[in-house]
Amino acid sequence: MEGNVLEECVLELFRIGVVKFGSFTLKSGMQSPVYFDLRIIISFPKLLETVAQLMWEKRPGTDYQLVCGVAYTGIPIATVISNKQDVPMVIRRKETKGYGTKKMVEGIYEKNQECLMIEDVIVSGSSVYETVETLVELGLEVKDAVVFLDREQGGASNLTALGINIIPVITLTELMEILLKHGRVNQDTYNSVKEFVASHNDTSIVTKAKISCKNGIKVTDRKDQTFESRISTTNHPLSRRLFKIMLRKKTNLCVAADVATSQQLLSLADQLGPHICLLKTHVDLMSDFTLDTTQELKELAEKHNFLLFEDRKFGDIGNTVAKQYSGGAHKVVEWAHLVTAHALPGPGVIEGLASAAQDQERGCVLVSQMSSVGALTSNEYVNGCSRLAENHTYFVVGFVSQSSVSGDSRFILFTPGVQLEKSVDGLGQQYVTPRAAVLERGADIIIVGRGITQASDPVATAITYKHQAFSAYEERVAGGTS
Ligand code: 5BU
Repeated sequence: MEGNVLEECVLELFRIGVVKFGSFTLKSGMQSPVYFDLRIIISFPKLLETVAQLMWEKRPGTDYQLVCGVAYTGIPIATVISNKQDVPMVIRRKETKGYGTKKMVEGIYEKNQECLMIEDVIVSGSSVYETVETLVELGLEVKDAVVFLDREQGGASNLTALGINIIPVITLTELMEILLKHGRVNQDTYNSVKEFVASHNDTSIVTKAKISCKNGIKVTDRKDQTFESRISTTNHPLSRRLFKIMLRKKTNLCVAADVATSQQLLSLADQLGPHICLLKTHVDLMSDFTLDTTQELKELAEKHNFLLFEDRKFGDIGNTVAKQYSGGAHKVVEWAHLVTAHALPGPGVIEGLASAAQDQERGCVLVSQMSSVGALTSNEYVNGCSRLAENHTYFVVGFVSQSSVSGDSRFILFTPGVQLEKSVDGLGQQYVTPRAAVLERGADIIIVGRGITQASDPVATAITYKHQAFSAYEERVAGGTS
């Protein structure tokens, strides 16, 4: 009986346009060939009632004192359940109100009441988790969550690992089987969704307590792990080298040596070498930069134990960046351990650079966010960068960012726009302090240019930055940010 009701419900949902096929960007930035938009169900009250009933029948417990729908689509479903089953409801706001009682949760509740969560669709499970986190903080008991559709992308196992029992009415595979059986989709569409599910099932959740959960396994967030422990989790040899340099020299300072002549560059590299883990260059700012300069630079990098980082921001198709990287006047691949790249072109830019690097120990840092006013790096772009990096860990070392764009401890976060005082320059550059970069923005390495290069005593100033940034890192891993 229930089987038929479910099949009819799925066919009806398909008829009204809840299930869509094509190319869709999910909240996480992931591209999906199928999209399930249950929001429109509020325009079909009878169908909404059926969905609510099917979900209620799946509840594993018997005495819930509350139901809570996850915003937004979970809310109308929970409302119908609350009304039909006579179980009071609560709502968790997405944002705290800036006025009135500033409550996060609306409705009347008491500590220790058991609450059933209601959600329409889960991908990673993060929306369910965020809601549960708030309710649990207020003293409610939340163990069970009924979802209408489990997209089978890791959400159920992530939530299970975090102690939430997740019960779907239907999985994406089961839904596709019903649509195929009734001729609503063809075999090709069915296959493409199946392939998508099989290759996109490793989503993750990061909790407020900074525990992240990936593939159903709990892992500690990048920011809370020591460089020492990250040596063994990263699989890039340059990341391992960088962690070791930072620990040995007690510095997470990268100097941006934006100077006009080779002589100035080499002199800065020699003076500041003992205090830095990386030297970042824009060699196209120099008129006299030759391959002889690179030879001397490499020797200084050896002498003082730092790596070389050319901030070229490669951003073209794979074939072009491969030639720009290995050829031209600067032959960047021959001397720079790391380079920056824009993620705009997609995977080709990384694959192009990696092909030019051949078997030399080289890596790239993706520009995920920029420090300048009005940067166009949207959340979608940032998430896209993270996925590109995850799929290319053999070459991507980390991100240039202004916030903690990744909790993945394999990646190193580099933050430019750092000076001793919060300020701006005349051309849109925005500065935060070394402490704020490391503790608030999640930087592993701070990048400092003019704050050091234009100081009256660059060496003494570099030492100040080094101490501030490294002690902020030590404070962070000791638990100072929570
Ligand atoms: P500054 O002198 O500390 O403002 O220099 C910052 C350096 O970092 C400079 O070389 C920039 O090109 C570079 N940079 C940046 O400032 N902001 C960004 O978002 C990126 C790079 Br990506």
